[in-house]
Amino acid sequence: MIFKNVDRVGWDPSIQTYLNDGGYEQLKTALGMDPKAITEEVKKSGLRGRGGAGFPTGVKWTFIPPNNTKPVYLICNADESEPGTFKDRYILHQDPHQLIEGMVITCFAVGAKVAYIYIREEFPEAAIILEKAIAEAKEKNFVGNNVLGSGFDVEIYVHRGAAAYICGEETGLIESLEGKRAYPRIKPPYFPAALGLYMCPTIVNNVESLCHVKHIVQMGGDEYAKLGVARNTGTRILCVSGDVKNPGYFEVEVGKVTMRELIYDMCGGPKDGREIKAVIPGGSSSKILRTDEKFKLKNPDGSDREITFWDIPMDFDSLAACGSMAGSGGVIVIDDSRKISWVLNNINAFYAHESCGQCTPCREGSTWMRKISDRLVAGLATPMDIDTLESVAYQIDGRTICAFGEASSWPVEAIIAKFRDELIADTRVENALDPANPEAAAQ
Ligand code: L3W
Ligand code: SF4
Repeated sequence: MIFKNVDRVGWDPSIQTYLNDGGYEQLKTALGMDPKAITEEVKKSGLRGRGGAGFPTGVKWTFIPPNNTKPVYLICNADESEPGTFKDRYILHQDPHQLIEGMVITCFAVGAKVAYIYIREEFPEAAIILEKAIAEAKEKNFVGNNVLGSGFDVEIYVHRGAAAYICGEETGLIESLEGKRAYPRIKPPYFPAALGLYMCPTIVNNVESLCHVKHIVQMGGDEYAKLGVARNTGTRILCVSGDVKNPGYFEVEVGKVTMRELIYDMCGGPKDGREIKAVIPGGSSSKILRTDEKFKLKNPDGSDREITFWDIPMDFDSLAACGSMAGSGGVIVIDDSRKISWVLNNINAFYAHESCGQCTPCREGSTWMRKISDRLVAGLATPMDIDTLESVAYQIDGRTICAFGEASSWPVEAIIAKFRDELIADTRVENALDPANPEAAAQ
């Protein structure tokens, strides 16, 4: 559905190709509907945000205050930066009009006359493709004044980021769009839907989420909700990277595919002679799962059932029940050739580099965590370092302005809880007494 045109033979991102394929028909349908009815269909569809948190999209739209008199803005979050996630870029590169159609319908539904696509700096080509697509859509009057004679006006602008992960956090993004440093805002109490860009109601949705809107208009919310499983409807793109034979992107019905089917049937299983030992299921921010773990899931009648790692259905609720999250769909596979201390250090290096520095636990803590895991991979850590690392992670968790704090501490907490022995094996007691290692000796 969403990736129908990605890698399609004979397909190009031009508006003519899109129109030849029935493009912008759903916009025409939507413009004939009551805007509130569109939101109702999106609510009925059960669509949950594809950017990481899985928040119900239609419900978010209803958070615009009913007595609002200020302008409403739509922001498409195209700052795809979560390590392991590489889905939105294909939509931007290959099917920009699917996104634009979804955005114009969304603007009409929520009453926004101005929309922004905030795109990460590292997607320069996609920004050019989008600018061209918007110009084409304007020429055909799908964007601009009096869209298709409906009396509805809408403009879409592309805004390029400057290579900072935190601009993908919706309030950091809004600050950046306002021309300021991307310091996330404290929420609650004020979420962007009530007070966002220029303190006006602002809906921030991910690229993939906005594309779904057009299909919901086409199918109707009830029909869309038949895809996937209860509370986890529709399709989503899973991006699989790491130690499998055929990594790549796969559009699946949410919850209809298990970890085994994804990794073995779709990705060809582990590389020859290797065994998969762990999977990070929802981007680097999600908690690692061991392949020998067992979990308890709830049956529809409320009873419990025990499942193995391989039986986990790839949906929001099941992965949350297994102590992790579906996140942005980035599935990172780790086999027995990898040292878990290396995985840990790689993640720590990313978060230490990307912390915006606004709050102390995150700014200092992410750097401390990286310093400790740097020592670990250099063979200079002591067993006590693992305890210190764990303690630092728990002191970040829940004590920061934005979810980045948890995103940096959850992977550390989970890796230590599940691979403590392997980490300890990479440490040395004698490091604490080594005069060439004064930092460890000081401990
Ligand atoms: C109004 C309320 N609005 C919630 C809205 C809120 C936001 C959405 C979800 O983090 C996660 C994070 C990353 N009134 C509301 C309300 N909202 N309650 O609902 O909000 P929230 O706070 O649950 O999540 P968040 O802070 O947006 C997102 C994780 O995603 N992540 C990041 C991925 C990166 C990418 C990417 O590269 N594409 O998305 C990956 O796992 O760690 O946990 O709109 O305003 N009462
Ligand atoms: Fe910045 Fe980290 Fe604080 Fe978020 S948690 S505001 S990224 S310092």
